[in-house]
Amino acid sequence: MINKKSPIPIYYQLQEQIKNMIEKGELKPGDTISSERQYAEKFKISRMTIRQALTKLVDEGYLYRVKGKGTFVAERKIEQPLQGLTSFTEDMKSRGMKPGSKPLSFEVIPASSSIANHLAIQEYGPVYEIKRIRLADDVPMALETTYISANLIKGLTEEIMINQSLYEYIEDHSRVKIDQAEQIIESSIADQMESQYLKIKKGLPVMLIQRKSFSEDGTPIEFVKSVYRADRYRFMIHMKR
Ligand code: 16G
Repeated sequence: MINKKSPIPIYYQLQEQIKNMIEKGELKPGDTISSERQYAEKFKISRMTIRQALTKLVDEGYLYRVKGKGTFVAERKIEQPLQGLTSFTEDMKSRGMKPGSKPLSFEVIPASSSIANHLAIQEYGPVYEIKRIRLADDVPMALETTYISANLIKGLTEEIMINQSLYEYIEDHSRVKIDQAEQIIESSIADQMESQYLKIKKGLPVMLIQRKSFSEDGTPIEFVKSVYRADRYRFMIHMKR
């Protein structure tokens, strides 16, 4: 239903209708969206207007286009609660998804002044620098670079970082208790490398998340920089006044 007499722009009416159908489950992931021509004929509106609506929905991650094939309904975004200090493994398992990691690099390096500052250790002190692609049901979701003092958590190996949860390892193999964290989220645009690893188009929006976790006595445990796919993730927090 498009109301041409409404003060609400036509492209916006169409956009909201498609969005509503996706949210209600009337359109499911993988379903084909009518072509611009079909919409234009059905509603007697210009193809430009339809393109505008569909492009907005593609940008917001509701739809995706495949060259030569058409426009389809995208997978629903993963809704990540912001309260609760959980690991990637726990988050995926609680949704019935298979967590995974693909290693990019694992090194022990001397801490730069910035990393030393974040981890409250001496500059040039040994830190693990671990880069992993985090996967959900084998689909890349985030690119994670983790810094941990090698004097604080001993025995970490690349093997562990691929096959195990970091939080599980810390909790089972050290006396360190992960107690609280600070997290900063900001938006960015995927660069060449990020888009390649996350399997998204260069220039698509991503979210940069920086987490610093602490033990009960306030010792920093990890400093993590992550790049999350904005087309697959959204964050939710419950607020009370
Ligand atoms: C999450 C954390 C990250 C932590 C990792 C441990 C965010 C933004 N980051 O990805 O800081 O190192 O979980 O995951 O949530 P793991 O125990 O599955 O290895």
